[in-house]
Amino acid sequence: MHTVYLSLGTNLGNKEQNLLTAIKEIARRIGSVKAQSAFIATEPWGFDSPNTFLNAAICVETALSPMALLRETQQIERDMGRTQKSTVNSQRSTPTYHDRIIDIDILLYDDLHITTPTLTIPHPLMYERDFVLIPLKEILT
Ligand code: PH2
Ligand code: MG
Ligand code: MG
Repeated sequence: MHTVYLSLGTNLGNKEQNLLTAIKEIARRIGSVKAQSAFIATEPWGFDSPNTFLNAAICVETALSPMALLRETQQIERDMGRTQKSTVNSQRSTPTYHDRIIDIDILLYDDLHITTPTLTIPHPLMYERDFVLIPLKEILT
């Protein structure tokens, strides 16, 4: 079994319900949810939007490999109706973010460090983001 920390974020629709639905789907498809932070309201970081966020972090025990975990989190995002993904401007390598029903990001996977074209663990921007660090700190053991 592997211990993973996930960051959840939403800034469209019924945000509290979106987080609850995502957590329920994660428990069903990924593994047992060991800890769940409070839901915190945050201002959009890295882009302009009138829609504020609700963010949370959870700890999950899973048998899935990192790539299988990524596939499942992305499938849950699609099943919940997410359409646009963040895109990276290759000239400046700065991401462009969009409003979203749900975003599920992999922060930590055991003590693994990997860099692949589609997945980097630990999440490369997590240490710059209070909306990630505050909920994560609450549940880190
Ligand atoms: N996610 C982003 C970019 N900016 N800002 C907040 N407050 N919360 C997020 O979850 C978030 C963000 C990229 O996924
Ligand atoms: Mg994200
Ligand atoms: Mg994401």
